[in-house]
Amino acid sequence: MKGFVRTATAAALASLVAGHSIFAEFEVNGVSAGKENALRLPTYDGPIEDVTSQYVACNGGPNPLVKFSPNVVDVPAGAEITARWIHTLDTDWRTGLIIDASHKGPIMVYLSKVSNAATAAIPSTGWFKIHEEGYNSATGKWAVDRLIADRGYKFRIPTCIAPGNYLMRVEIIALHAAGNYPGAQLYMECAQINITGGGSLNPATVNFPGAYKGTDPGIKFNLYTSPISYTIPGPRPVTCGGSNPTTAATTASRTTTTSSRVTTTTSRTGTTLVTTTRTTTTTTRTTTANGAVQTVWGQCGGIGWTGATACASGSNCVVSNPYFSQCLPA
Ligand SMILES: *[C@@H]1O[C@H](CO)[C@@H](O)[C@H](O)[C@H]1NC(C)=O
Ligand SMILES: [Cu+2]
Repeated sequence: MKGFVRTATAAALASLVAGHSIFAEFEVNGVSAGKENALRLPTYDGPIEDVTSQYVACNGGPNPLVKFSPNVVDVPAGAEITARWIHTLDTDWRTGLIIDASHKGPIMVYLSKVSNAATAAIPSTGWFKIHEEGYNSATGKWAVDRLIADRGYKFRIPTCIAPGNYLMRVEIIALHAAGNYPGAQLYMECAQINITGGGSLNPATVNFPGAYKGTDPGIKFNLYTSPISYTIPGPRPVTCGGSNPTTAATTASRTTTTSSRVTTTTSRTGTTLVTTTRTTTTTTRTTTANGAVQTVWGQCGGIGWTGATACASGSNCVVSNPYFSQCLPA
């Protein structure tokens, strides 16, 4: 077992440099905000490994942030975001390397409110998580596996987020060398967005650095074990609960019953008696309290969740953690 672990880690180390990645473009409801636009972008695609570093918020330090964008992109609350990672700033996400397949791990999204996303100093405070996906034991896929397969990663801005400017921190934690700390590779960039519409959520917040510790089971983690049981680091994502208009539960219960009907027709043809019996069977359909159907990517379960638990056709409700289940495409 020990030998296996060492061999697997060595294989992963060989693909270290080849496999790095940068979150370099995003789409809002399917419309690109522009390649390398409205982002705090590093020139180098390396990770942050020191979770106590100031650069764990929005990168920098060993990966200098020299690509500066003066733009802020409007994002309606409830919008679907597609995050595009590319291996280097020259890579085309449609055809090129996204991230090396060895770099398995979770994907998380955090927001921190700022007065002007284009000019704000990178904040260490005020961060709250809006999305997370780790390992799905039913499919054997990590969030990064889905990112690679789809050449992009989709998530939703919760509808209850208060309007205003935010830095949106989108993060991969690659776990291929995370057996010791430091070792986990954190890949994050921050997008400059202006949330419009929305609600008045006033969430609890964490700090970067501060939210992660080197001893967290989601930071110091041996990827080469079986079965895999992974705890995503940081706080659980905020939820809009019953106030989320797209997932409001219907409280009425509806039962449709069609009673059974037997029709017997007797006719006489000459000397033969013909009896035809047609039976209409009973159909009972009960729509329960959570009869609402959640859209793809929306929340469909978790501790405290009172919204829809059924998923739109073509998607299944998948447990992300005890507090969050999500409708993922089948
Ligand atoms: C954010 O959006 C609101 C609502 O559309 C708009 O009034 C405001 O000017 C925008 N702010 C920035 C900094 O883009
Ligand atoms: Cu790498």
